[in-house]
Amino acid sequence: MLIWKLYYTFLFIIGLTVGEIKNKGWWKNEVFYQVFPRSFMDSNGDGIGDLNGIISKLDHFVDSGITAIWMSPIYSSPMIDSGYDITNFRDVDQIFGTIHDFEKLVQKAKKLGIKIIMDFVPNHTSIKHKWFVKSVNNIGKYKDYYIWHKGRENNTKPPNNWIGVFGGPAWTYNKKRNLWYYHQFDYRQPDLNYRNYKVEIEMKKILHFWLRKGIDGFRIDAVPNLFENDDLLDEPLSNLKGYVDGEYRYHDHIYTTHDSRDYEIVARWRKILDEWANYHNQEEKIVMTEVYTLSFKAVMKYYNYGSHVPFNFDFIISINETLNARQYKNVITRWIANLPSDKSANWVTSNHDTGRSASVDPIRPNIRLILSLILPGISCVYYGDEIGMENNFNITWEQTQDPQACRTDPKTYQKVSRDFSRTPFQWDDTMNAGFSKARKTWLPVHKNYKILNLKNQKFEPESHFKLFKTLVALKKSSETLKSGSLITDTLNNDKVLVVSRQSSNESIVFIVNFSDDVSQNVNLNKYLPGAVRATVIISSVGSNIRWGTSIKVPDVELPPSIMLLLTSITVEST
Ligand SMILES: *[C@@H]1O[C@H](CO)[C@@H](O)[C@H](O)[C@H]1NC(C)=O
Ligand SMILES: *[C@@H]1O[C@H](CO)[C@@H](O)[C@H](O)[C@H]1NC(C)=O
Ligand SMILES: *[C@@H]1O[C@H](CO)[C@@H](O)[C@H](O)[C@H]1NC(C)=O
Ligand SMILES: *[C@@H]1O[C@H](CO)[C@@H](O)[C@H](O)[C@H]1NC(C)=O
Ligand SMILES: CC(=O)N[C@H]1CO[C@H](CO)[C@@H](O)[C@@H]1O
Ligand SMILES: CC(=O)N[C@H]1CO[C@H](CO)[C@@H](O)[C@@H]1O
Ligand SMILES: [Ca+2]
Ligand SMILES: [Ca+2]
Repeated sequence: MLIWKLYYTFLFIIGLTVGEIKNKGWWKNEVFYQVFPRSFMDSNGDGIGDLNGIISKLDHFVDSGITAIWMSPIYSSPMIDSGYDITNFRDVDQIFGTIHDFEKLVQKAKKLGIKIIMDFVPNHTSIKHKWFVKSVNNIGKYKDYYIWHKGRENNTKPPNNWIGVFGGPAWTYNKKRNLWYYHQFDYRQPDLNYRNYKVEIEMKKILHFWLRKGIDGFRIDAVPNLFENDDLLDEPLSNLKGYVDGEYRYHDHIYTTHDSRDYEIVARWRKILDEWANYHNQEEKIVMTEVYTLSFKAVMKYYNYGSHVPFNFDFIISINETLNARQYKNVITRWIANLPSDKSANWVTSNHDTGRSASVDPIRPNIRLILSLILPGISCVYYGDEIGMENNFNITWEQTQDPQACRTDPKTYQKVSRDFSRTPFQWDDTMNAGFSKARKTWLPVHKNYKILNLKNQKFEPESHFKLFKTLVALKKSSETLKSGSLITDTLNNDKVLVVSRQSSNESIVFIVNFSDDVSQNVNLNKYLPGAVRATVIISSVGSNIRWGTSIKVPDVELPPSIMLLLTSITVEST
């Protein structure tokens, strides 16, 4: 008896100490859905989305087949920069609810099989964060939590020529300390000083705080901005056309972005997550990194420094309505070509800093969404993409919220504002699109909501939402989409894009007519080898080609502008 008891105790101890990371690689073919909490669902009628709103809409994720969401910041914040200016990394802002609501959200989501990923904003805090207040007052260790420096010309000018991302000097003078502090973004978002190891320890404790709450990983904000050059050297001119002094792109940011230490700290954060999952026998925790750059080398390097998902922003930046089939093909193939061989590709449709995916090419509104769901690897979608929500440019100067726009003027704000892709989710055709019972919402609802809304699209036999749902389900079930080969081609003088996935017994092929006035005859023999008929999985919403029908192949007549996703099962001939 005693022997057995000891034996089980021994096994129990082994189980506790020799942990393991469970379900490794669960994210490799995942669809990640970005929730912008302010605009998702308002539960208490103040016109601003909140955590209880998200809880009330968890069934939408279940219905869509979404099993992982990442949320833009919900931390305490004066909301100068939509919550990217944080006063307390360990609490939820009252506009979103309480930490208790957050716990409820995680618990309910877990039950439904939905993973929750938090936005982690390590580069800076709010000017109102107690660390900064103490830093300004020269109190103890907080003195060096931020980047302070004496100015030039007897302290009357900023220490160097660095420009902030939102425009204007990246330095602001503080009377109390009689020094300048550095801020990569708004002057109300002072940068933390990562050369001070104490700051890194603070951040580790914050990661642990949220891991204890049961979250599944972090999306890390503004990674290339973490470290700056130690000697504060002036940055050279970019010589890019169309930019004037004071604008961010007027300079080449070699001393404020892509410091080698940015990579190393991401690797250390990944290690913290791995150790946690390992120690607690939990599923693998994920790291997603936000890195805007035109250099593939710089982005891909993050794969080797712990990032599971270095966001593929090339897929956003390089795609616009002027592209032809060949340019689309290039955007796809160059990511794949640069991808380290053992890593998962990812495709980002849009986010809160870019225009909405459906507005990029109004004639082919779902093209980027479809591609993200059929290409190998991970799809990252933005709230509203699933119903084809469009940019809302009807936001007045008075209604404008984005700090990047607020610092301009009523004539030019539209050029830089990011508000147009942050408007409330369009649930149905009732007041405020069903988003809120308030008289006024924080940003105006797009006026097309009476027609363009989720409720309508659930009723229509073929809609953006049905298309999304169909493809998410296919992505989860199809071995061909998970591990099949990829061919990307253009046909008919770059008028037609072909993206094809093949496994031993199935072919899936996506074809797009980039001509808006001429039908294209395409031969699909190469992509549907031996097939005489193929099934239409989906076609452009509103086209005359019905979903689920069977069409004759390999010769297909593709009407102008139309997109078609076909599948054929290869039947073994006996
Ligand atoms: C520099 O500034 C200080 C404080 O404002 C002032 O007392 C001093 O005269 C200035 N020196 C020069 C050289 O301008
Ligand atoms: C569209 O994208 C292409 C290729 O990425 C680029 O060369 C072109 O300047 C872009 N056009 C517009 C209007 O942004
Ligand atoms: C813009 O919004 C206002 C209400 O804020 C509305 O009256 C007007 O019709 C809208 N105009 C367009 C072009 O959408
Ligand atoms: C294709 O083959 C795989 C493995 O051989 C099998 O699991 C799958 O069900 C087949 N798919 C179809 C559509 O027949
Ligand atoms: C894409 C993204 O999340 N960008 C954010 C980067 O960080 C700045 C400052 O925190 C935000 O304003 C952006 O929205
Ligand atoms: C000229 C033409 O046929 N245009 C069609 C292009 O495709 C869209 C749908 O994707 C149709 O609405 C247009 O009628
Ligand atoms: Ca609310
Ligand atoms: Ca920084």
